[in-house]
Amino acid sequence: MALDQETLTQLLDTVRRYVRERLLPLEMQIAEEDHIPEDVINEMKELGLFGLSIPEEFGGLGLTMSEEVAVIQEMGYTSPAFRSMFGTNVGIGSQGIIMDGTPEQKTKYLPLLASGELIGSFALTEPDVGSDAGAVRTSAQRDGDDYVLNGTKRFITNAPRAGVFTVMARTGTREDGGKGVSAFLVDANLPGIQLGKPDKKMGQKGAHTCDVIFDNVRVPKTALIGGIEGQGFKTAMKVLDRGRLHISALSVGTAKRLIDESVRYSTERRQFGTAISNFQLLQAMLADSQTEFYAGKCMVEETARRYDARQKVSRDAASCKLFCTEMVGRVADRAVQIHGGSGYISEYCVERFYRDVRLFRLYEGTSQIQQLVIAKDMIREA
Ligand code: COS
Repeated sequence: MALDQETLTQLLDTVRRYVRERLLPLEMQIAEEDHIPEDVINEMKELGLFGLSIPEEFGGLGLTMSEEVAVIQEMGYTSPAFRSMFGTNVGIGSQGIIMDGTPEQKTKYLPLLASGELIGSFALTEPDVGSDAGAVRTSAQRDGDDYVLNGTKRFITNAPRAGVFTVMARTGTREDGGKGVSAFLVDANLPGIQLGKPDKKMGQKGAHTCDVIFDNVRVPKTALIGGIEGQGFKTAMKVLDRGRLHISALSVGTAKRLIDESVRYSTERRQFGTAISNFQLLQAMLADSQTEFYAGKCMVEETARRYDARQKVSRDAASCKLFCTEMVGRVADRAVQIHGGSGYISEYCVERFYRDVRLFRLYEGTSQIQQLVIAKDMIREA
């Protein structure tokens, strides 16, 4: 349900202040220690961030997509690890249940996900299955009233803290492709689940991913999302449509931070007897970044509005993801350039963001997958 304007303004003000006054000063520490302190996680729980998108009846804030992208733009202003901590509960780790879960599944998991008591992870990618999401090999074999899961999932965000995984596993044959994939809610403490070592990543320190190995993991048939086999691929695609919009909003928020850092540095840094912001070649970089940021912001807000109006937005969400994640890559590159040699030094945050934003073009579908989604939809329509 949409918030009234005053409540929304209050929420956005609170998040903005929290991000800028509490989280920004912690960025360097998080990057060095690769760890978000528990008190920060508890504060984020109290702010309701874990339940942004979860309906109010299950204890969440029940934000619309337009409201969610507004909050996530604010969160994008700081290190992505903070957003990542609650991001799976808001998006890919809860949306399968919200969209396609049975009433019992919703009642069992959503309140715990909304409060942050339980962390939800989304387990689609595998060692040999990335972009071709319909080809998952992890198997779920029916055995009486249970399913038995076997396989390995890779790069699973928040897996080390997860309490429940949304696992895409094959109930049909390989030839069935996406139609043979089903989605399961798998409690992380079940026997047979093993976590791999935390992945050593290029950036996004403080956000953790690892392999999740399922070795004869027995789940009851009530773990099947919606109770229907063969729907998992479509569930994943719907979850990702929404997730792509969320990541686009995050990219827009980070672009804003990089632009602000660029303006600040260029007005303070002096060369040839004047602030470097007085040079037109530098102004061109600022203007290009600002223009692209603004284009991305408009795309995200318009697509979120159409999502809330229940229009089909797969193509536009993919366009947002393609444009905004590539855009923030260019903005980060210019930010480093504007900072000159200092931009290559980790004391300046642009160096860190340059590495952090690289992931945005990869996860929840690479830029090339977004191009495929857009073009396929155009051709289908024609
Ligand atoms: N919403 C609802 N249904 C969708 C959908 C969507 N966004 N996208 C596809 N579907 C449905 C199609 O309608 C089709 O249904 P029917 O068989 O009933 O006609 C079915 O799913 C198969 O669709 P399609 O033929 O387009 O699937 P493809 O196997 O060709 O692959 C891509 C589609 C490549 C787009 C998909 O595999 C994908 O998004 N891959 C990237 C995965 C990803 O993002 N991974 C990142 C890691 S997860 S964090």
